[in-house]
Formats: sequence, C-alpha cells, structure tokens
Amino acid sequence: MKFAHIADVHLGFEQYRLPYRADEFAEAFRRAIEIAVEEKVDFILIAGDLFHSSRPSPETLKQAMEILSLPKERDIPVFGIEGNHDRTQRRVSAYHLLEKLGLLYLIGLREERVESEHQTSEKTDRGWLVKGVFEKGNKSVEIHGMKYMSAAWLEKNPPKEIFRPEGDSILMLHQGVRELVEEMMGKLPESQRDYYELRLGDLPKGYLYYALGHIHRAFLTSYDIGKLAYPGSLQRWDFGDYELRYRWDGNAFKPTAGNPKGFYIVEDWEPRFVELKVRPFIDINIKADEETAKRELKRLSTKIPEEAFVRLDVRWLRPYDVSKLTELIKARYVYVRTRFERKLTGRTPSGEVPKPEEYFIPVELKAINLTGERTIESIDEVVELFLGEGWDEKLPKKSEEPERKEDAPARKEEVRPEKEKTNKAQEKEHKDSEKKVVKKPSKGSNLLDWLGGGR
Ligand SMILES: [Mn+2]
Repeated sequence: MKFAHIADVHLGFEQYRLPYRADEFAEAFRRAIEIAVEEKVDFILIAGDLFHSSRPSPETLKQAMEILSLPKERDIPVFGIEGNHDRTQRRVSAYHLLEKLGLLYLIGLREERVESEHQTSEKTDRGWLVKGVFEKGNKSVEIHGMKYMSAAWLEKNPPKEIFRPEGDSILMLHQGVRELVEEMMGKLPESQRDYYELRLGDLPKGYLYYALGHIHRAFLTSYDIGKLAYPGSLQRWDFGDYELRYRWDGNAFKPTAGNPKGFYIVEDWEPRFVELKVRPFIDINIKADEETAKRELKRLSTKIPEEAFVRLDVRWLRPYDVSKLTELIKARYVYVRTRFERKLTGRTPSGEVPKPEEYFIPVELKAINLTGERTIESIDEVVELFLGEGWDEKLPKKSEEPERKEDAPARKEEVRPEKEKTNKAQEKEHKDSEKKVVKKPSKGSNLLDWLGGGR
C-alpha cells in the first residue's frame, strides 16, 4: 500500500496581495499531485486547507478541479477533510462540490449517510461518520477523520470517543497538538491556546498513520503503534518559514537553513518526505548603524537569488532612512521591518514609571492591544482588526465553532503572545466597543432623530 499525504495547500492565497503567489501555490499543488501520480500511489490524502478560503473564487475552484482530475484519470482516489481555512458552517463546502464532481471523497461527521466505491458510513450520536475505504488485493485500509474543530468542541467530543481503528487504519485530522507544537517551537504558555486544540494523549491509539494538517512545518514522529506526520504547507508561509536566515552577530551575517517544503509519500507505512522546489524566502536580521548596514547588505546581496522574497529586519538604535537599504537587494520582493531595540523606559518627572493609560490615549491603547508585535501588511488589516472579522474572531462566539481561525505559525518567532485576557474581559471590551458603534437610522426615523436633534 502506497499513498501521498498532502496538507495546507492554500489554493487561492494571494500572499502579500500578489496574485501571482496564488498561481505559485497552485503550481506547488500540481507538482505534488504529479509526483504522487508518477510514483503510482494507491490513494492521496489531503489533510485540510486545500483552499485558503471557505469561499474560493471560480478561478481557484477551476485550479483545484484541473489538478484533481490528474489522479481521477488514473483512478487514484483522493480523500480530504476541511481545515480551519476552508470549512464552512453551511451544509455545503467547496469539498462537497469536488466530491459531487467525483474528484474527492470527503470524510468526517455528516448529516447524511454516504456510501460509494470509497466511502462507508457509521451511525453515531453525532451524526453519520463517513469513512474512506481503499481495497487492494486482499488488503484494505480505512481512513477516518473529520474537519477542523475548536478546542471547546473537542473537549465535549473527545476524538477517542469518535474514532476507533478497524484493521489497518489511518486517522486524518487538521488540528494542532500541544506536545508536538511545543517540540517544534518550544514551550507554550497556557495563554497561547490558539496554536493547539488537542493534547497528544487525546489522540486515539491503534492507527498505523496519523495524517495531520494545520501546522505549516513538516514534522514526523511516532505515536503508539503508528507514524504521525505534518507535511507542512506546500509553499513558504511567511518569513518565519524561511529557506535561509542571515542573522547579524555584530561582525558578520551567520546563515541558518530553514525547513524544507513538500509532502509525504508513505509506502508500507513508512513515510518519506518529498521536497518541492518553491520560491525562496530569505530573512535578514541586522542590528547596525546605517553605514555598516549599507556596506554589509551590499556584500550579502550577491548571495541573494533574484527570484527570492526577502525580509529585511532592521533593529534600530537610532532611526535612519531604510529606503536606501532596499535598493541594495535585488530580489523579486523586498519587505523591510524596522523595530526599536530599546524598550520604552520613559519616566514621569516624579521618577515613577508611568502606566500605559497615562502614556497613550484610549484609541492608541486599543491599537497596541490589538496589534501587539504583529506584522501588519496593509491598512486593511488594521481596519479588519478594529471592525471586521479579525476583531470579532477574538471574541467568544454564541455558536461554539468560530468560522475561521488564525493559522498556527510555522515557527517559534511567529508565535505572538496572546493578550492574557479572560473571556469576561473580552466580553466587556466588546460591549464597550459596541457602544461606540454609530447607529444607522432605522426605517421610519428621520435624519434629525438619528442625530439626536429630533423629538
Ligand atoms: Mn493551513
């Protein structure tokens, strides 16, 4: 038995608002599928986030349909689950559409029973559990799994109660597992629950392969009698997910290699990582005066491939014009981030350290709390944070399942400390923010009423 395990494809992701990046995400997926087909795998697993959005554009759907027709033509079934990016609260997701077209078999909890060449269903108190089935000669494999679920849902519905291996079985989930995330990025404080929904012990035992998705970095380990793997995203996710990082040590740039991108091909339950050649992301960290930075970057620039995406992370002791620095690097895309090295140590005349409330006006405090150390790419993101989904997402929902959740980071550096706020504090803040919302006139009222000048 031989299969491919792919995850976090993110079709339709116009990274950094560059439409050609969406094409590159599709190209990586095409390449992965082509390799799987060339390797004559028996079936393909897609462990969530095939799409970047739960509402992919017609163009993105077309890309998925074209690429998934390659295994279909060769009778290689594709099994999928929805991830946090592409699941929906509605009854039909883009995966149902692909299933209808015979391009994918969706597995997980469903309202209706599904029986097909490669699917079978089991009645449970949570609905029909639709499983994948693959038979070859006298051997057969069952593929169990479900779409991304919140930590709150999983607490009430432990995976151990839902899934039980039957014969040779695979469990496919799109979740963060605390112990594994910590192995990749170091210890996480309890406040960073955002990056995992499960503990290792929550996973049911007895599966021969745990095909996971959600963490964008390739990772392989064992669990109980099986192998457990995250293939990671097919393309580089951000500059924390670099191919190469140059860190300035005061005298010279010291390079560190990042993690490869790709997917797994599993033969007789033994996974092998297949690396994909993707656009290089290079992260340059420098902490030097303007003159040194210019001289050293010029020297380093000869090592930067022109197709690379480069982030220049400048730690300022004293600000200077960084626009000159970007000109030194000949790369496809250069992004400069500047940060002050020193922490805020302002003191009041009486010598006390001022409270933030004394230092900032309320809207500034709100901005600081909302954005923190986050890298903001555009003003839209700020607007979204304040008014849109980004802001709303952080609040407890009436329904248990938030529509969308931030992705787990690829790297330690990208883990931003979440504000340690209780739900009550968040609710209060929400109410406060609601008060500020300008009320639109309801039907029948006039403008004067709205402005408070009417009767
Ligand atoms: Mn993802």
